Amino acid sequence: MLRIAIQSKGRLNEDSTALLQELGINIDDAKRKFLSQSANFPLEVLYLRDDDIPQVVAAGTASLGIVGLNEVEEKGLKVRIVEKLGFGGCRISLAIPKAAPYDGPQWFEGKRIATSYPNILKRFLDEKGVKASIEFITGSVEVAPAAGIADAIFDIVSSGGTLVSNGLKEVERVFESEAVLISNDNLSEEEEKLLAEMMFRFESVKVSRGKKYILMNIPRASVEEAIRILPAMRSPTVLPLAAEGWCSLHSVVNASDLWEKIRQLKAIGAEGILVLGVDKIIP
Ligand code: PRT
Ligand code: ZN
Repeated sequence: MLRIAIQSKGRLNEDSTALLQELGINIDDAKRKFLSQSANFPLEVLYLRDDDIPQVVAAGTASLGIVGLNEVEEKGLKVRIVEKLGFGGCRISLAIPKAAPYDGPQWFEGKRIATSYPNILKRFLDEKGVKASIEFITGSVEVAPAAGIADAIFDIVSSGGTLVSNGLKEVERVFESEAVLISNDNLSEEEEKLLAEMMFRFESVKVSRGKKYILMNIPRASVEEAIRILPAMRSPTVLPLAAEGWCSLHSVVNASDLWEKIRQLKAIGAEGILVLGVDKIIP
């Protein structure tokens, strides 16, 4: 049995739950407790505050966890980073009052910086040889300069909207983060096997993300050209049609290229184009 710690509420909760679902691991969310068990995979889900996840995984209370890389880095505990998960993207940046002229990290010399990430900040300041006073606060770090508690902040930025609405500007992007799957350093053989099964499924989820299945009728004479337009995993599938001189062509394309590919295919005579979502691709 594996136990995974995920955020109970907050920004990572929904994507973490959705990821388990995509891996075919059903958790009955309606009956959600502190600890829920999957009905179809030997996995228990432990719902926690994100701050507690690295510690719980390092201690082995949970074998796995889904948490922001920022929390893992800040806590500095011994856990294995198994995989970057592609959601919860953000950065931790230094920001100063909008009107202040900025000329590089020396600006922070002798200043007070409010943050919930003192360790990551200290490492950055040491690297730059800057001595500043780190004011540790949790929550609403962005109001610290206006409140006179600090001269600058070191906080999570995503769109940048919070900084702007607090009269601040981002001057140093220090740490890039996203949600990661972490594991205890010392999994049992059985746990390693279950994790490998989860990662096998995750690979297929990753490969199929943003992919579309496309099928169409196309004149036989245009098949070569269509294959050039549609490089599939190995090569597109071409099936003869009952109608003389026509084929059915099936392939997988990136959703981002879809309309351009359709334009090119129509130009060489494709008809009856059907586009379907891709659920899973097993390479
Ligand atoms: O209750 P719990 O302790 O579990 O949650 P929390 O309040 O500590 O964390 P939560 O849910 O806010 O964030 C969880 C994780 O999401 C973080 O550790 C990051 O890894 C990731 N993440 C991604 C973010 C953001 N984007 C984000 N924008 N975490 C916080 N923010 C906040 C930021 O603190 C700032 O106040 O959003 C504001 C900035 O957003 P923009 O878009 O205005 O720049
Ligand atoms: Zn938190």
